[in-house]
Amino acid sequence: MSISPHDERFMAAAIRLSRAHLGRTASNPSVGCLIVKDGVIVGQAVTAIGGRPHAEPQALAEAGERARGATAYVTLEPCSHHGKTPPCAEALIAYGVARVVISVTDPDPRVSGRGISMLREAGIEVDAGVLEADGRRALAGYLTRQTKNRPYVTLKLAVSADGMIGRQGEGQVAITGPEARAEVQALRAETDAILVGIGTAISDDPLLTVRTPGLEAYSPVRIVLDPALALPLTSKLVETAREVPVILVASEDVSPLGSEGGTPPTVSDIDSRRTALEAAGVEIVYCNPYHPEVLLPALATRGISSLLVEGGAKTAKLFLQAGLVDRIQLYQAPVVIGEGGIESPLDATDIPSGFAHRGTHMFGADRLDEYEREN
Ligand code: AOF
Ligand code: ZN
Repeated sequence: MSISPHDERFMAAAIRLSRAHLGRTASNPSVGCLIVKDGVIVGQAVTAIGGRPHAEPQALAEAGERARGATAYVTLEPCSHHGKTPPCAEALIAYGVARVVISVTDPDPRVSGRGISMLREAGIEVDAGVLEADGRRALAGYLTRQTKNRPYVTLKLAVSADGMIGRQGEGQVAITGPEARAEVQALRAETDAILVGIGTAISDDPLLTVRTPGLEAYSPVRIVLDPALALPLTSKLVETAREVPVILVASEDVSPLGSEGGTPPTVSDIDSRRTALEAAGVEIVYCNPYHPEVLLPALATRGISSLLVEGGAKTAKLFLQAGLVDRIQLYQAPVVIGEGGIESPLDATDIPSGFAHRGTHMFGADRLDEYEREN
């Protein structure tokens, strides 16, 4: 059988469903599965929160007997390995599914093609690659960690009409309106970790959590590039470190603070700050904060598949210059900052080469343009 428009419609629905648990399945991908019998959905599921059970056994259980002779639509190749749960390919076979339509094949070396061959060997018809570009987008975090050993990186910038991202020495300045801010909260909820530089952490004193009612439990891990452990103990990040994890990325040699702050701290200053931060529940990771190419694999090893870089200008530049941004979300607001503005490292006219424009959305008076790295 060849791919029909029905197949694409059901796969689009499976991909939409898979997005429901993005950022909530730990290091497992959030997969969507529909069981369709005679054109009717008889079972549907997404990988459970925490990562298990996988999508297929849940959808099959809902379909029950109706799964016999049905078509299963799965956003990722069904697993073939005995991991923490039995192979999903075996479950599809056991329930008597006649056809399996897959969007993306699984790069996990334990699966990688074996899921498809198990199904075919059992006489099941398999079609793979359906709506693959959309499927890959929904699985971007998982695929990037599996194939590049680093998280998928989104850079989010909110820029004023005069090209500024804030005002010097003023802390948080409202640039976008409430609709755009709600959208950013949703983005945080589907992302594993969020990262800012120490400059932003000090001047804005941000919380970086998800406050949308119902999604509070899905705040990302908060990471600050803080070479010299300068994050104040009285900051909101430190004060909430027991509720939502905070990781400080400090230089391996914890270099003294620059000369601007007066006398550089002594080793014992640093030691006492380290002790106090750790006592407040902050985790300190020693890794060169200026080399994202070293930091990102370290984050991937901890199971972090997606990272949102939220500022400031220096941190954005650091990731852009390292070529380690996969997606740019550029919000442009009608607000004018004027005198003392901090210039945006990027605007719609100088998006680096290699990025394709993926779409424009309006949130109130603010315009979001999304760019995605091509490959
Ligand atoms: C599926 N359906 O819904 C998901 C899959 O640690 P385990 O045993 O849970 O296995 C993790 C691997 O399972 C993961 O790397 C990926 O290959 C697959 N995830 N597979 O059939 C699902 N979430
Ligand atoms: Zn599975």
